[in-house]
Amino acid sequence: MTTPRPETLAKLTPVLTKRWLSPDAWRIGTYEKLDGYAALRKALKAHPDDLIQLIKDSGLRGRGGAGFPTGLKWGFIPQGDGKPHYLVVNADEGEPGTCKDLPLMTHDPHSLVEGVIIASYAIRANRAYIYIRGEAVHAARRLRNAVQEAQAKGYLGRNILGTGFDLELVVHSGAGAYICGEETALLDSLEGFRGQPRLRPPFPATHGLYASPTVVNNVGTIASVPYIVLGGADWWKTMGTEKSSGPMIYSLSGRIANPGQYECTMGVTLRELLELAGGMQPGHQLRFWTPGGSSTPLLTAEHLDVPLDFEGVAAAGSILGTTATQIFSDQDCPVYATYRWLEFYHHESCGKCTPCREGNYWMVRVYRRILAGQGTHEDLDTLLDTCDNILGRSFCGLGDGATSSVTSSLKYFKQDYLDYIEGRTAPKLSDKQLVGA
Ligand code: L3W
Ligand code: SF4
Repeated sequence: MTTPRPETLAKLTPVLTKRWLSPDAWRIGTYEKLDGYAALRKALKAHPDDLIQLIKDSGLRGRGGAGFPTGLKWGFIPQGDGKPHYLVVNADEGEPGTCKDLPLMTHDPHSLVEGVIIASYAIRANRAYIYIRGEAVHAARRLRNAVQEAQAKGYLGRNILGTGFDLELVVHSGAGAYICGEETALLDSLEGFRGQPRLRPPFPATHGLYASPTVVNNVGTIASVPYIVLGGADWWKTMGTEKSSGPMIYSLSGRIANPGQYECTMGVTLRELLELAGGMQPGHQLRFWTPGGSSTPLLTAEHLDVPLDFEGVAAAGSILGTTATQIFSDQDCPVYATYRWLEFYHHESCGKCTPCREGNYWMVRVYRRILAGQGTHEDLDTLLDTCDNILGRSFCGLGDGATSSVTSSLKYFKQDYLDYIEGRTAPKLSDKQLVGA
Protein backbone atom coordinates (compact mmCIF):
# COMPACT_ATOMS: atom_id res chain seq x y z
CA MET A 1 0.00 0.00 0.00
CA THR A 2 1.43 3.40 -0.98
CA THR A 3 0.76 6.68 0.79
CA PRO A 4 -0.11 9.49 -1.64
CA ARG A 5 2.31 12.41 -1.76
CA PRO A 6 0.86 15.82 -0.77
CA GLU A 7 1.16 17.06 -4.39
CA THR A 8 -0.88 14.07 -5.55
CA LEU A 9 -3.49 14.55 -2.84
CA ALA A 10 -3.84 18.13 -4.09
CA LYS A 11 -5.16 16.73 -7.38
CA LEU A 12 -8.22 15.36 -5.59
CA THR A 13 -10.93 17.96 -6.17
CA PRO A 14 -14.26 16.74 -4.78
CA VAL A 15 -16.85 18.99 -6.42
CA LEU A 16 -19.56 16.78 -7.93
CA THR A 17 -18.73 14.05 -5.43
CA LYS A 18 -18.52 16.27 -2.36
CA ARG A 19 -21.94 15.33 -0.96
CA TRP A 20 -21.73 11.61 -1.68
CA LEU A 21 -20.60 10.70 1.82
CA SER A 22 -23.11 12.96 3.59
CA PRO A 23 -25.86 10.78 5.01
CA ASP A 24 -29.23 11.48 3.37
CA ALA A 25 -27.80 13.96 0.83
CA TRP A 26 -30.38 12.49 -1.53
CA ARG A 27 -33.19 14.03 0.54
CA ILE A 28 -34.10 17.59 -0.29
CA GLY A 29 -33.77 18.89 3.30
CA THR A 30 -30.16 17.73 3.57
CA TYR A 31 -29.39 18.88 0.03
CA GLU A 32 -30.68 22.39 0.79
CA LYS A 33 -28.58 22.58 3.96
CA LEU A 34 -25.53 21.77 1.82
CA ASP A 35 -26.06 24.75 -0.58
CA GLY A 36 -28.64 22.89 -2.65
CA TYR A 37 -30.83 24.99 -4.97
CA ALA A 38 -28.81 28.14 -4.20
CA ALA A 39 -27.47 28.01 -7.77
CA LEU A 40 -31.01 27.79 -9.14
CA ARG A 41 -32.09 30.89 -7.24
CA LYS A 42 -29.06 32.72 -8.60
CA ALA A 43 -29.52 31.43 -12.16
CA LEU A 44 -33.18 32.40 -12.38
CA LYS A 45 -32.17 36.03 -11.77
CA ALA A 46 -29.86 35.96 -14.80
CA HIS A 47 -30.78 36.25 -18.48
CA PRO A 48 -30.78 32.81 -20.20
CA ASP A 49 -28.22 34.04 -22.76
CA ASP A 50 -25.88 35.07 -19.94
CA LEU A 51 -26.06 31.54 -18.53
CA ILE A 52 -25.13 30.08 -21.92
CA GLN A 53 -22.21 32.53 -22.05
CA LEU A 54 -21.15 31.50 -18.53
CA ILE A 55 -21.02 27.84 -19.56
CA LYS A 56 -19.07 28.78 -22.69
CA ASP A 57 -16.62 30.81 -20.58
CA SER A 58 -16.13 27.91 -18.16
CA GLY A 59 -14.92 25.69 -21.00
CA LEU A 60 -17.13 22.82 -19.72
CA ARG A 61 -16.96 19.88 -22.14
CA GLY A 62 -19.33 16.93 -22.35
CA ARG A 63 -18.69 14.16 -19.82
CA GLY A 64 -20.33 11.39 -21.92
CA GLY A 65 -17.29 10.49 -24.00
CA ALA A 66 -16.96 12.96 -26.85
CA GLY A 67 -15.97 16.09 -24.89
CA PHE A 68 -18.03 18.45 -27.07
CA PRO A 69 -18.14 22.06 -25.67
CA THR A 70 -21.36 22.33 -23.66
CA GLY A 71 -21.96 26.08 -24.04
CA LEU A 72 -21.51 25.79 -27.81
CA LYS A 73 -24.10 23.00 -27.92
CA TRP A 74 -26.58 25.07 -25.90
CA GLY A 75 -25.92 28.00 -28.22
CA PHE A 76 -26.98 25.91 -31.25
CA ILE A 77 -30.60 25.86 -30.03
CA PRO A 78 -32.45 28.28 -32.31
CA GLN A 79 -34.29 30.99 -30.40
CA GLY A 80 -37.64 32.56 -31.32
CA ASP A 81 -38.39 29.61 -33.62
CA GLY A 82 -41.82 28.97 -32.12
CA LYS A 83 -41.01 25.29 -31.55
CA PRO A 84 -40.86 23.54 -28.20
CA HIS A 85 -37.31 22.95 -26.96
CA TYR A 86 -36.23 19.91 -24.97
CA LEU A 87 -33.42 19.00 -22.63
CA VAL A 88 -32.62 15.29 -22.50
CA VAL A 89 -30.14 13.91 -19.98
CA ASN A 90 -28.32 10.84 -21.18
CA ALA A 91 -28.24 8.66 -18.06
CA ASP A 92 -27.97 5.42 -20.02
CA GLU A 93 -24.50 4.75 -18.62
CA GLY A 94 -23.55 1.44 -20.20
CA GLU A 95 -19.96 1.64 -21.39
CA PRO A 96 -18.10 -1.33 -19.84
CA GLY A 97 -16.10 -0.02 -16.88
CA THR A 98 -18.00 3.26 -16.57
CA CYS A 99 -19.56 3.89 -13.18
CA LYS A 100 -19.56 7.62 -12.51
CA ASP A 101 -23.18 8.60 -13.27
CA LEU A 102 -25.01 5.92 -11.29
CA PRO A 103 -23.38 6.81 -7.94
CA LEU A 104 -24.04 10.48 -8.64
CA MET A 105 -27.74 9.86 -9.25
CA THR A 106 -27.97 7.56 -6.25
CA HIS A 107 -26.15 9.70 -3.69
CA ASP A 108 -26.88 13.21 -4.96
CA PRO A 109 -29.89 13.14 -7.32
CA HIS A 110 -30.89 16.72 -6.55
CA SER A 111 -27.65 18.07 -8.04
CA LEU A 112 -28.73 16.58 -11.37
CA VAL A 113 -32.31 17.85 -10.96
CA GLU A 114 -31.00 21.33 -10.13
CA GLY A 115 -28.70 21.24 -13.17
CA VAL A 116 -31.62 20.19 -15.37
CA ILE A 117 -33.73 23.14 -14.22
CA ILE A 118 -30.93 25.66 -14.82
CA ALA A 119 -29.99 24.19 -18.23
CA SER A 120 -33.66 24.09 -19.32
CA TYR A 121 -34.09 27.72 -18.32
CA ALA A 122 -30.97 28.64 -20.32
CA ILE A 123 -32.11 26.92 -23.53
CA ARG A 124 -35.78 27.88 -23.00
CA ALA A 125 -37.10 24.34 -22.59
CA ASN A 126 -40.30 23.68 -20.66
CA ARG A 127 -40.00 19.93 -20.73
CA ALA A 128 -36.99 17.82 -19.83
CA TYR A 129 -36.28 14.11 -19.64
CA ILE A 130 -33.76 12.01 -17.80
CA TYR A 131 -33.32 8.80 -19.79
CA ILE A 132 -31.89 6.28 -17.33
CA ARG A 133 -30.89 2.73 -18.16
CA GLY A 134 -33.47 0.15 -17.21
CA GLU A 135 -31.24 -1.84 -14.87
CA ALA A 136 -30.58 1.18 -12.65
CA VAL A 137 -33.73 0.67 -10.61
CA HIS A 138 -32.44 2.15 -7.36
CA ALA A 139 -31.01 5.29 -8.98
CA ALA A 140 -34.26 5.80 -10.92
CA ARG A 141 -36.22 5.54 -7.66
CA ARG A 142 -33.98 8.15 -6.04
CA LEU A 143 -34.39 10.45 -9.05
CA ARG A 144 -38.18 10.13 -9.10
CA ASN A 145 -38.24 10.89 -5.40
CA ALA A 146 -36.02 13.95 -6.00
CA VAL A 147 -38.37 15.19 -8.74
CA GLN A 148 -41.37 14.87 -6.42
CA GLU A 149 -39.55 16.66 -3.60
CA ALA A 150 -38.44 19.46 -5.94
CA GLN A 151 -42.00 19.86 -7.21
CA ALA A 152 -43.37 20.09 -3.69
CA LYS A 153 -40.88 22.88 -2.91
CA GLY A 154 -41.72 24.89 -6.05
CA TYR A 155 -38.42 24.19 -7.86
CA LEU A 156 -40.24 22.32 -10.62
CA GLY A 157 -43.66 22.68 -12.21
CA ARG A 158 -45.47 25.92 -12.95
CA ASN A 159 -44.09 29.37 -12.18
CA ILE A 160 -40.85 28.15 -10.59
CA LEU A 161 -39.97 30.31 -7.54
CA GLY A 162 -42.40 32.95 -8.85
CA THR A 163 -40.35 33.70 -11.95
CA GLY A 164 -42.95 32.62 -14.52
CA PHE A 165 -40.68 29.81 -15.77
CA ASP A 166 -42.43 26.43 -16.12
CA LEU A 167 -40.67 23.07 -16.33
CA GLU A 168 -41.90 19.50 -16.31
CA LEU A 169 -39.22 16.85 -15.68
CA VAL A 170 -39.84 13.20 -16.57
CA VAL A 171 -37.59 10.32 -15.47
CA HIS A 172 -37.81 7.66 -18.16
CA SER A 173 -36.32 4.18 -17.71
CA GLY A 174 -34.92 2.53 -20.84
CA ALA A 175 -34.89 -1.19 -21.45
CA GLY A 176 -31.18 -1.93 -21.06
CA ALA A 177 -29.84 -1.62 -24.62
CA TYR A 178 -26.30 -0.16 -24.84
CA ILE A 179 -27.11 1.45 -28.19
CA CYS A 180 -29.68 3.70 -26.49
CA GLY A 181 -26.72 5.59 -25.02
CA GLU A 182 -26.09 6.88 -28.55
CA GLU A 183 -27.95 10.16 -28.51
CA THR A 184 -30.20 9.67 -31.54
CA ALA A 185 -31.06 6.05 -30.67
CA LEU A 186 -31.94 7.38 -27.22
CA LEU A 187 -34.31 9.92 -28.78
CA ASP A 188 -35.95 7.22 -30.92
CA SER A 189 -36.39 5.07 -27.83
CA LEU A 190 -37.86 8.02 -25.90
CA GLU A 191 -40.35 8.56 -28.73
CA GLY A 192 -41.45 4.93 -28.37
CA PHE A 193 -39.60 3.45 -31.33
CA ARG A 194 -36.95 0.74 -31.40
CA GLY A 195 -33.69 2.44 -30.37
CA GLN A 196 -31.51 2.74 -33.47
CA PRO A 197 -29.24 5.64 -34.46
CA ARG A 198 -30.49 8.30 -36.83
CA LEU A 199 -28.45 9.89 -39.59
CA ARG A 200 -26.56 13.02 -38.42
CA PRO A 201 -26.69 15.80 -39.55
CA PRO A 202 -29.20 17.09 -38.79
CA PHE A 203 -28.03 17.07 -35.19
CA PRO A 204 -30.44 16.96 -32.24
CA ALA A 205 -29.68 20.65 -31.62
CA THR A 206 -32.03 21.47 -34.51
CA HIS A 207 -33.92 18.19 -35.12
CA GLY A 208 -34.03 16.20 -31.91
CA LEU A 209 -36.92 14.90 -29.84
CA TYR A 210 -40.13 15.03 -31.90
CA ALA A 211 -38.02 16.83 -34.56
CA SER A 212 -37.65 19.84 -32.27
CA PRO A 213 -34.46 21.54 -31.03
CA THR A 214 -33.02 19.37 -28.26
CA VAL A 215 -29.94 19.41 -26.10
CA VAL A 216 -28.71 15.94 -25.15
CA ASN A 217 -26.13 16.05 -22.35
CA ASN A 218 -24.55 13.47 -20.06
CA VAL A 219 -25.38 13.31 -16.32
CA GLY A 220 -21.95 14.61 -15.28
CA THR A 221 -22.21 17.53 -17.67
CA ILE A 222 -25.57 18.73 -16.35
CA ALA A 223 -24.64 18.07 -12.71
CA SER A 224 -21.62 20.37 -13.20
CA VAL A 225 -23.83 23.34 -14.06
CA PRO A 226 -24.96 24.38 -10.54
CA TYR A 227 -21.33 24.44 -9.37
CA ILE A 228 -20.30 26.68 -12.26
CA VAL A 229 -23.22 29.02 -11.59
CA LEU A 230 -22.22 29.34 -7.91
CA GLY A 231 -18.44 29.28 -8.29
CA GLY A 232 -18.05 31.09 -11.62
CA ALA A 233 -16.20 30.24 -14.82
CA ASP A 234 -12.80 31.38 -13.53
CA TRP A 235 -13.02 29.13 -10.46
CA TRP A 236 -14.00 26.16 -12.67
CA LYS A 237 -11.00 26.81 -14.87
CA THR A 238 -8.62 26.72 -11.90
CA MET A 239 -9.07 22.95 -12.13
CA GLY A 240 -7.90 21.06 -15.18
CA THR A 241 -5.98 22.24 -18.20
CA GLU A 242 -6.46 25.07 -20.65
CA LYS A 243 -8.55 23.02 -23.08
CA SER A 244 -9.96 20.46 -20.63
CA SER A 245 -11.28 22.46 -17.71
CA GLY A 246 -12.75 21.41 -14.40
CA PRO A 247 -12.75 18.31 -12.25
CA MET A 248 -13.53 14.89 -13.67
CA ILE A 249 -14.77 11.71 -12.01
CA TYR A 250 -12.36 8.87 -12.86
CA SER A 251 -13.87 5.43 -12.21
CA LEU A 252 -11.10 3.01 -11.28
CA SER A 253 -11.72 -0.70 -11.46
CA GLY A 254 -9.76 -3.91 -11.84
CA ARG A 255 -6.51 -4.94 -10.19
CA ILE A 256 -6.11 -2.01 -7.83
CA ALA A 257 -6.19 -1.91 -4.06
CA ASN A 258 -9.10 0.53 -3.68
CA PRO A 259 -11.39 0.68 -6.72
CA GLY A 260 -13.96 3.44 -6.89
CA GLN A 261 -14.61 6.97 -8.11
CA TYR A 262 -11.82 9.54 -7.74
CA GLU A 263 -12.75 13.09 -8.67
CA CYS A 264 -9.57 14.85 -9.71
CA THR A 265 -8.47 17.87 -11.63
CA MET A 266 -8.39 16.99 -15.35
CA GLY A 267 -4.94 16.05 -16.52
CA VAL A 268 -4.15 13.83 -13.53
CA THR A 269 -2.07 10.84 -14.60
CA LEU A 270 -2.66 7.13 -14.02
CA ARG A 271 0.49 7.07 -11.87
CA GLU A 272 -1.17 9.62 -9.58
CA LEU A 273 -4.54 7.87 -9.63
CA LEU A 274 -2.86 4.62 -8.62
CA GLU A 275 -1.17 6.46 -5.78
CA LEU A 276 -4.56 7.72 -4.59
CA ALA A 277 -6.11 4.27 -4.97
CA GLY A 278 -3.48 2.51 -2.86
CA GLY A 279 -1.55 1.07 -5.79
CA MET A 280 -1.98 -2.23 -7.55
CA GLN A 281 -3.31 -5.26 -5.69
CA PRO A 282 -0.48 -7.18 -3.98
CA GLY A 283 1.35 -9.45 -6.42
CA HIS A 284 0.08 -7.65 -9.54
CA GLN A 285 2.06 -5.54 -12.00
CA LEU A 286 0.25 -3.11 -14.32
CA ARG A 287 0.15 -4.45 -17.89
CA PHE A 288 -2.65 -2.69 -19.78
CA TRP A 289 -5.56 -0.35 -19.10
CA THR A 290 -8.39 1.57 -20.73
CA PRO A 291 -8.39 5.35 -20.22
CA GLY A 292 -12.10 5.74 -21.00
CA GLY A 293 -13.93 2.44 -21.16
CA SER A 294 -13.77 -0.46 -23.57
CA SER A 295 -14.44 1.78 -26.61
CA THR A 296 -11.07 3.49 -26.15
CA PRO A 297 -7.76 2.01 -27.36
CA LEU A 298 -5.74 0.23 -24.67
CA LEU A 299 -2.72 1.87 -23.11
CA THR A 300 0.15 0.14 -21.30
CA ALA A 301 2.59 0.57 -18.40
CA GLU A 302 4.54 2.94 -20.69
CA HIS A 303 1.66 5.42 -20.49
CA LEU A 304 1.60 5.96 -16.72
CA ASP A 305 2.44 9.65 -17.09
CA VAL A 306 -0.02 10.53 -19.85
CA PRO A 307 -2.17 13.49 -18.70
CA LEU A 308 -5.74 12.20 -18.54
CA ASP A 309 -7.39 15.09 -20.33
CA PHE A 310 -8.91 15.16 -23.82
CA GLU A 311 -5.72 16.31 -25.56
CA GLY A 312 -3.21 14.29 -23.51
CA VAL A 313 -4.95 10.96 -24.10
CA ALA A 314 -5.46 11.72 -27.80
CA ALA A 315 -1.73 12.44 -28.14
CA ALA A 316 -1.03 8.99 -26.67
CA GLY A 317 -3.22 7.40 -29.37
CA SER A 318 -6.36 6.81 -27.33
CA ILE A 319 -9.52 8.65 -26.20
CA LEU A 320 -10.42 10.06 -22.79
CA GLY A 321 -13.97 8.75 -23.30
CA THR A 322 -15.90 8.35 -20.07
CA THR A 323 -12.74 8.19 -17.88
CA ALA A 324 -13.51 4.58 -17.02
CA THR A 325 -10.04 3.44 -16.08
CA GLN A 326 -9.97 -0.35 -16.06
CA ILE A 327 -6.68 -1.73 -14.79
CA PHE A 328 -5.28 -5.11 -15.87
CA SER A 329 -2.17 -6.83 -14.59
CA ASP A 330 0.47 -9.31 -15.67
CA GLN A 331 -1.99 -12.00 -14.60
CA ASP A 332 -4.57 -10.89 -17.21
CA CYS A 333 -4.60 -11.80 -20.87
CA PRO A 334 -5.15 -8.96 -23.38
CA VAL A 335 -6.41 -11.42 -26.00
CA TYR A 336 -9.06 -12.82 -23.68
CA ALA A 337 -10.06 -9.36 -22.41
CA THR A 338 -10.50 -8.14 -25.99
CA TYR A 339 -12.58 -11.21 -26.81
CA ARG A 340 -14.93 -10.52 -23.87
CA TRP A 341 -15.36 -6.89 -24.96
CA LEU A 342 -16.04 -8.00 -28.53
CA GLU A 343 -18.72 -10.38 -27.30
CA PHE A 344 -20.33 -7.37 -25.66
CA TYR A 345 -20.25 -5.27 -28.86
CA HIS A 346 -21.50 -8.19 -30.93
CA HIS A 347 -24.39 -8.64 -28.50
CA GLU A 348 -25.20 -4.93 -28.34
CA SER A 349 -24.82 -4.15 -32.07
CA CYS A 350 -28.24 -2.89 -33.17
CA GLY A 351 -27.84 -4.54 -36.57
CA LYS A 352 -28.61 -1.45 -38.64
CA CYS A 353 -25.36 -1.35 -40.60
CA THR A 354 -23.38 -4.18 -42.15
CA PRO A 355 -19.79 -3.39 -41.02
CA CYS A 356 -20.69 -3.49 -37.33
CA ARG A 357 -23.34 -6.22 -37.48
CA GLU A 358 -21.28 -8.66 -39.58
CA GLY A 359 -17.79 -7.53 -38.57
CA ASN A 360 -18.30 -8.08 -34.86
CA TYR A 361 -19.97 -11.43 -35.50
CA TRP A 362 -16.96 -12.64 -37.47
CA MET A 363 -14.36 -11.21 -35.13
CA VAL A 364 -15.91 -13.04 -32.18
CA ARG A 365 -15.58 -16.28 -34.14
CA VAL A 366 -11.93 -15.57 -35.00
CA TYR A 367 -11.13 -14.83 -31.35
CA ARG A 368 -12.78 -18.07 -30.26
CA ARG A 369 -10.62 -19.93 -32.74
CA ILE A 370 -7.43 -18.28 -31.47
CA LEU A 371 -8.35 -18.81 -27.81
CA ALA A 372 -9.18 -22.46 -28.49
CA GLY A 373 -5.67 -22.99 -29.88
CA GLN A 374 -6.89 -23.31 -33.47
CA GLY A 375 -5.94 -19.88 -34.79
CA THR A 376 -3.66 -19.19 -37.73
CA HIS A 377 -1.27 -16.36 -38.55
CA GLU A 378 -3.72 -15.23 -41.26
CA ASP A 379 -6.34 -14.70 -38.55
CA LEU A 380 -4.40 -11.69 -37.31
CA ASP A 381 -4.54 -10.11 -40.78
CA THR A 382 -8.25 -10.94 -40.96
CA LEU A 383 -8.83 -9.13 -37.67
CA LEU A 384 -6.99 -6.00 -38.82
CA ASP A 385 -8.73 -6.08 -42.19
CA THR A 386 -12.13 -6.42 -40.52
CA CYS A 387 -11.38 -3.49 -38.20
CA ASP A 388 -10.37 -1.48 -41.26
CA ASN A 389 -13.79 -2.15 -42.74
CA ILE A 390 -15.64 -1.20 -39.55
CA LEU A 391 -13.73 1.90 -38.45
CA GLY A 392 -15.12 5.00 -40.16
CA ARG A 393 -17.58 2.90 -42.16
CA SER A 394 -20.10 2.23 -39.41
CA PHE A 395 -23.28 4.20 -38.96
CA CYS A 396 -22.51 5.18 -35.35
CA GLY A 397 -19.73 5.15 -32.76
CA LEU A 398 -20.49 1.65 -31.46
CA GLY A 399 -18.83 0.07 -34.49
CA ASP A 400 -15.75 2.26 -34.23
CA GLY A 401 -15.52 1.62 -30.49
CA ALA A 402 -15.58 -2.15 -30.99
CA THR A 403 -12.35 -2.01 -32.99
CA SER A 404 -10.37 -0.07 -30.35
CA SER A 405 -9.24 -2.96 -28.17
CA VAL A 406 -8.62 -5.21 -31.18
CA THR A 407 -6.22 -2.88 -32.98
CA SER A 408 -4.50 -1.64 -29.82
CA SER A 409 -4.02 -5.11 -28.32
CA LEU A 410 -2.55 -6.29 -31.63
CA LYS A 411 -0.28 -3.24 -31.63
CA TYR A 412 1.06 -3.74 -28.09
CA PHE A 413 0.55 -7.45 -27.41
CA LYS A 414 0.94 -9.29 -30.71
CA GLN A 415 3.20 -11.83 -29.00
CA ASP A 416 0.29 -12.90 -26.78
CA TYR A 417 -1.72 -13.73 -29.91
CA LEU A 418 1.22 -15.61 -31.42
CA ASP A 419 1.65 -17.60 -28.21
CA TYR A 420 -1.88 -18.99 -28.62
CA ILE A 421 -1.42 -19.60 -32.34
CA GLU A 422 1.99 -21.27 -31.96
CA GLY A 423 0.94 -23.36 -28.96
CA ARG A 424 2.99 -21.72 -26.19
CA THR A 425 -0.12 -20.63 -24.27
CA ALA A 426 -2.65 -23.24 -23.24
CA PRO A 427 -6.06 -22.76 -24.90
CA LYS A 428 -8.56 -20.78 -22.79
CA LEU A 429 -11.62 -22.02 -24.65
CA SER A 430 -12.67 -25.57 -25.44
CA ASP A 431 -13.69 -26.87 -28.87
CA LYS A 432 -17.31 -26.73 -27.72
CA GLN A 433 -17.02 -22.95 -27.31
CA LEU A 434 -15.99 -22.46 -30.94
CA VAL A 435 -19.53 -22.34 -32.27
CA GLY A 436 -22.60 -20.35 -31.41
CA ALA A 437 -21.35 -16.77 -31.83
C1 L3W B 1 -24.66 20.39 -33.47
C2 L3W B 1 -22.80 20.06 -34.87
N1 L3W B 1 -24.26 19.45 -32.58
C3 L3W B 1 -21.41 17.46 -32.84
C4 L3W B 1 -22.98 17.23 -30.90
C5 L3W B 1 -23.60 15.88 -31.09
C6 L3W B 1 -23.30 15.22 -29.74
C7 L3W B 1 -21.97 15.81 -29.34
C8 L3W B 1 -20.77 14.94 -29.59
O1 L3W B 1 -20.45 9.90 -29.06
C9 L3W B 1 -18.52 9.21 -27.88
C10 L3W B 1 -18.49 8.02 -28.83
C11 L3W B 1 -18.30 6.83 -27.86
N2 L3W B 1 -23.97 20.71 -34.59
C12 L3W B 1 -22.36 19.05 -33.97
C13 L3W B 1 -23.15 18.80 -32.83
N3 L3W B 1 -22.52 17.82 -32.17
N4 L3W B 1 -21.29 18.21 -33.95
O2 L3W B 1 -21.84 17.02 -30.07
O3 L3W B 1 -20.88 14.34 -30.85
P1 L3W B 1 -19.90 13.20 -31.33
O4 L3W B 1 -20.43 12.73 -32.65
O5 L3W B 1 -18.52 13.73 -31.30
O6 L3W B 1 -19.97 12.03 -30.25
P2 L3W B 1 -21.21 11.11 -29.74
O7 L3W B 1 -21.97 10.53 -30.85
O8 L3W B 1 -22.03 11.84 -28.72
C14 L3W B 1 -19.86 9.87 -27.81
C15 L3W B 1 -17.53 7.50 -26.75
O9 L3W B 1 -18.17 8.72 -26.62
N5 L3W B 1 -17.54 6.77 -25.48
C16 L3W B 1 -18.61 6.68 -24.63
C17 L3W B 1 -19.55 5.76 -24.62
C18 L3W B 1 -20.45 5.45 -23.49
C19 L3W B 1 -21.07 6.31 -22.68
C20 L3W B 1 -21.74 5.90 -21.44
O10 L3W B 1 -21.90 4.74 -21.12
N6 L3W B 1 -22.18 6.89 -20.68
O11 L3W B 1 -21.05 7.58 -22.98
C21 L3W B 1 -16.37 6.23 -25.06
O12 L3W B 1 -15.33 6.39 -25.58
O13 L3W B 1 -17.57 5.80 -28.42
O14 L3W B 1 -17.38 8.18 -29.66
O15 L3W B 1 -24.23 15.58 -28.80
O16 L3W B 1 -24.96 15.99 -31.35
N7 L3W B 1 -22.14 20.39 -35.98
FE1 SF4 C 1 -26.07 -0.28 -35.16
FE2 SF4 C 1 -23.48 -0.98 -34.93
FE3 SF4 C 1 -24.29 0.26 -37.09
FE4 SF4 C 1 -24.22 1.58 -34.75
S1 SF4 C 1 -22.46 0.81 -35.86
S2 SF4 C 1 -25.85 1.63 -36.29
S3 SF4 C 1 -24.77 -0.12 -33.36
S4 SF4 C 1 -25.00 -1.77 -36.41
